[in-house]
Amino acid sequence: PETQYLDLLERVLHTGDKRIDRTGVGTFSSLGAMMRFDLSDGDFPVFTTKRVYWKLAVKEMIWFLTGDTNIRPLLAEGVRIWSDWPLATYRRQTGEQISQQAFESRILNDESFARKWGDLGPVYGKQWRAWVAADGRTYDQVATLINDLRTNPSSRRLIFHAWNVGELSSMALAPCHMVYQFHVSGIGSQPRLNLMVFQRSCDLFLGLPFNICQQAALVHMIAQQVGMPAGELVWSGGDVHIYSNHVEQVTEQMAREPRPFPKLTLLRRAADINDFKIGDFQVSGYDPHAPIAGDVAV
Ligand code: THF
Repeated sequence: PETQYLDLLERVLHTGDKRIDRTGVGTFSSLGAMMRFDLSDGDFPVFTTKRVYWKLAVKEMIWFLTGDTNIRPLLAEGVRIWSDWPLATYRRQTGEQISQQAFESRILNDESFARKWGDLGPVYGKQWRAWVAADGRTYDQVATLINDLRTNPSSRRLIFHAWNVGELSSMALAPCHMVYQFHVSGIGSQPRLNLMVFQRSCDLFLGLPFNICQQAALVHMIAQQVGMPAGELVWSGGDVHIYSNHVEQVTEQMAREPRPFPKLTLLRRAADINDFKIGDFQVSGYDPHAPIAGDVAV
């Protein structure tokens, strides 16, 4: 449950190394963390000690699954969490001090502007759905995964991966949640679909609540597609950190009492993994504490 998260915040805040990171903001950082979330009976780990905008996180997951790497479809869905990176590039390269709002409007209204300035490079969606290998072929890791889950559920190769070494330098940001390994337990009696994620770098205040709920949503989606109930999400982190400008927020959050997680119902059977829409996700019983705002380090 959520106390794992609050305990991790406390540990990193009190024992993490204070250091300056890539963004220049500064973090408290520790190596290594694991959390486990039960997903059975529709349990949906959306943290309650602050309001988590789960729809934004699930929309981001649906966007990853489309294979798209341009922020335009995200903006069309009202998701603004990726705008900072192309905006910084635009400002740096043109010298124009355009506002985030104006930049986003141009991306939405001008297709050729979006093509030139809205793309993040070969990030998650590209690697998941169209990894280009040394043999020149393109690999759809997600389609392969779903096929393997149906035909060979005891496999130890039920993986998709985003750390494409040769393409890292053309990505707006190197993948954070980089390895997804699935596992089917109870084969022959009560099969359940489990997922373990490895995330090499984790912003514990802003990123993690999004990541946990979108990864749980992914398990529920794939579980539906392969006809098994969802089992467990095992999340593991490498460099887990709290940005120095989130310390007040985290301190406030740690003082709050967690409430039960909500339930997720998928309202419709999607034709395939590419067919999910945000309207298919119904969350009930979500009763969070008040939102806590914080700035994202770019
Ligand atoms: N970079 C950093 N520094 N932190 C991250 O969490 C992060 N990501 C993605 C890529 N780089 C990152 C971007 N994901 C928010 C949430 C997720 C993000 C980026 C930003 C955010 O600001 N969330 C607000 C609400 C935002 C809104 O309403 O638009 C929040 O309160 O949760 C981790 O994958």
